[in-house]
Amino acid sequence: MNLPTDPHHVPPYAIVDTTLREGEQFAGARFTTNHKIKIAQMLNQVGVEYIELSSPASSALTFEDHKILVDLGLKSKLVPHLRCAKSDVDLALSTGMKVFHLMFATSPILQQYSHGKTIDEIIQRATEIVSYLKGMQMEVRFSGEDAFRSNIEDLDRVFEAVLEAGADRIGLPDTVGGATPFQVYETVGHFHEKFPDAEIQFHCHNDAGCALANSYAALMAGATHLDVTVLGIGERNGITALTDLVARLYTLNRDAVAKYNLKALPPLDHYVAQLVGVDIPISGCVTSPTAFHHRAGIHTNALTRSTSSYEILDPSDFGVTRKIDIAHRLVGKNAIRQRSLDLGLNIADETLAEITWEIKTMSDQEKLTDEFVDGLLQEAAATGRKPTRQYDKDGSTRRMD
Ligand code: HCA
Ligand code: CU
Repeated sequence: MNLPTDPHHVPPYAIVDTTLREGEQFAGARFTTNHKIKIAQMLNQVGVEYIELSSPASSALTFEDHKILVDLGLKSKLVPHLRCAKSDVDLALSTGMKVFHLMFATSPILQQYSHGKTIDEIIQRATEIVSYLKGMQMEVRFSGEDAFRSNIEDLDRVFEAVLEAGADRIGLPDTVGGATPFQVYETVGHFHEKFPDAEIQFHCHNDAGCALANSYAALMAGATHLDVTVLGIGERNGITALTDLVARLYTLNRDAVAKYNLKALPPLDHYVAQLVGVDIPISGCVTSPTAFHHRAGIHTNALTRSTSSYEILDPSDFGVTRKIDIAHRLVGKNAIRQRSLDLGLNIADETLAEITWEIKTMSDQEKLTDEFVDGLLQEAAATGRKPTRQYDKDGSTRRMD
């Protein structure tokens, strides 16, 4: 396995957002027609290339909603997620969509417990539908559900057959989230080498916490299409999150995400979080409530000189702001000085050192608030407060007397 040597090289790729399909399978989700319209419009504003939708055969309303979504005329391509069944495909065709995602489970465990079909039967059904759609010049992807627990020889045969039938793209989902980044790199690399002209779509569940790392590994191994959902919502604990993937690629090469409207991501994350009734997790990139909070004196001191010292993402590129936490015992004098300047106050350095020390001491006793610290600073400025003792000058971490 030859690993990529230049981390700043990000190959061309497209994002397939499946919030309106995989995300509909999330425990808290129930999207109304208006929710779907708004989510699709917001995804379109971000600029994702594809928006995947639940099968129109899922429910009568789903079918009606598809027609409404098609009529929006979005730039993002709408794609239904379909079983290899002619009736489902015909229903999807009648909505006016031009891209089709087909899937069939190829792993022995799902063959046994899900559909009971042999690999030959899968090949026969899949190629029939692929040829049918390609006969109408549609864009078609076929994915082998549970690819990472499938036999590679079976996948070789299935993909060879669907590509022969004209499929544009093959799909490799890590359905149960068990794959590791190295395994993904090797498996995607295998198919990229075997079918160099085929597009490869990758979809990864997060059961073992590797979804984002696996999506990155897939991209570097030759995947051309990466599945995500807003906040990563999906079956169980979900899949790779849209904002996380963008943040991952942004830090490697900002040009790699220049095609997206980064400032459109936070409103989308917040909208979907509220719709499905979850808080954005603290581990979420960019939109986590603490993603740009800085605390320790050593950090905040360096940040006043260069924001890049402790920030790999520039919050302003995403339309969000940083916060310097000051009401705690780890605070440094530079952060307190910066806060007093932000408040338009002029306080002598020695006084700031004493206030810093007081905040540390009080914070040992109780939880302080920003308002309390602001009050101390305002009072010091108003009274022209002078320090009563001496403190070390660089962060007042120690009392000198
Ligand atoms: C599902 C399974 C799926 C499909 C992904 C794909 C998965 O239909 O719920 O179409 O490539 O994780 O395997 O989401
Ligand atoms: Cu999935």
